[in-house]
Amino acid sequence: MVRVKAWVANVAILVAVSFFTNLAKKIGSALGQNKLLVDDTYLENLEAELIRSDLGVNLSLDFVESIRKSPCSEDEVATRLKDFLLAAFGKVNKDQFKLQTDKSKLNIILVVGVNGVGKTTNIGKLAHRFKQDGFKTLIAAGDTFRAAAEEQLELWSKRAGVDIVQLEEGSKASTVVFKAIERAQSENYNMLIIDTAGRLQNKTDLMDELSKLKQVIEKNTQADTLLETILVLDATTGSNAISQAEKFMEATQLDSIILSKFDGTARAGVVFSIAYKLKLPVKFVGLGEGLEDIEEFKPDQFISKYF
Ligand SMILES: Nc1nc2c(ncn2[C@@H]2O[C@H](COP(=O)(O)OP(=O)(O)OP(=O)(O)O)[C@@H](O)[C@H]2O)c(=O)[nH]1
Ligand SMILES: [Mg+2]
Repeated sequence: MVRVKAWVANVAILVAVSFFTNLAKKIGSALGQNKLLVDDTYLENLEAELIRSDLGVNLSLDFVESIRKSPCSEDEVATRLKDFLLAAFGKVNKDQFKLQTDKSKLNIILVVGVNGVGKTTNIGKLAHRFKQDGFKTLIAAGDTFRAAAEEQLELWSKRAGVDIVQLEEGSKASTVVFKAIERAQSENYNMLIIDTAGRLQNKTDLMDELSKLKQVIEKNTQADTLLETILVLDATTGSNAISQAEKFMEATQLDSIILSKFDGTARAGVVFSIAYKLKLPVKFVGLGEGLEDIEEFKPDQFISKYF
C-alpha cells in the first residue's frame, strides 16, 4: 500500500514536471526565445546538421560534446558555436594568419593544389601584390604538364609586370625550379613564386614528384631563405578539402592555405575543420578573377560571414 502511494506520488511529480516544462517551453516560444537547456534530441539533430554542413565530423562531435558537458539553452548555442570556432582558429597562432616576408632575403612561395582550384590565377594576383609592395618578383612556370598552363602564367606575368622563368615544353618541373632559384639568386630577386601542375591528392606518383620538387628547393637555397608552401583550396569544395589538405601536408609539409573562389556563395566551413585538425592557417582569400581580387585572411570577418 505504501509502495503504491509512493508510485502514485512519483507519477504525479513527473506529470507536474512535464506540465511545467511544456508550459515554460510554450512561454519561451511565445517570447520568441527558448531559455530551457537543450535536450538529447536537440543535440542529436544539431550534431547531424553540423556534420552535414562542412564543419567536419571531428569538430562537430567535439562541439556537441562540449554542450553536453556544459549545457546551455537553444538561444545560446549559436554564441557557443562562434566561440568554439574561434577557438578552432585559436589552435593556430594568431600571427600565423599573416604571411611573414623579409625584403632583405629571398622569399619563395611554392603553390600546390588539385586541378583547377585557382593556383595560377592567384599566383598572378600575389605577384601583382608583392610587386606593388616593392618586392623584386619572379614567377616560375613549374606546371610543365600542359603548354597552355605556361601561356596562362605568361599572361599573368605580363598583367602583373613581373619576370617569368619558363623552359621549353616537356621540361621537368624540377629543372624549371632549379633554374628559377639560380636566376633569383644571381639577379637579386627577393620574391619567387612557383606554379605547379594540378594533381589529385590520391595520385601517389604525382605527389612524390611534388615532394622531390620541395627537396630541390631546400637543397638549392640558403638557410635564411623564407620558404612558404601554400595549398590552394577551392571554397566551394566540401569535406574533400580535408583529404586534400592531409595528403598535400604529407607530401610537402604545408605552411598555409589560399582559399580561392570565396567571391561566390560558399561559406567554406571546412576551413575550421582544417585549422582544428591540421593547425593550418588560411593566409589569403581569392575573391575573383582580377589582378586585385585577393585579400589577407581575417579570422573574425570569416566567422561573421559564416554566420
Ligand atoms: N570567381 C573566381 N574564380 C576564380 C578564382 N580563382 C581562380 N578562378 C577561376 O578558376 C579557374 C581555374 O583557375 P586556375 O588559376 O587556372 O586554376 P589552377 O589551379 O591553376 O588549374 P590547373 O593548373 O589546371 O590545375 C579559372 O577560370 C579562374 O579564372 C577566384 O578567386 N574567384
Ligand atoms: Mg594552373
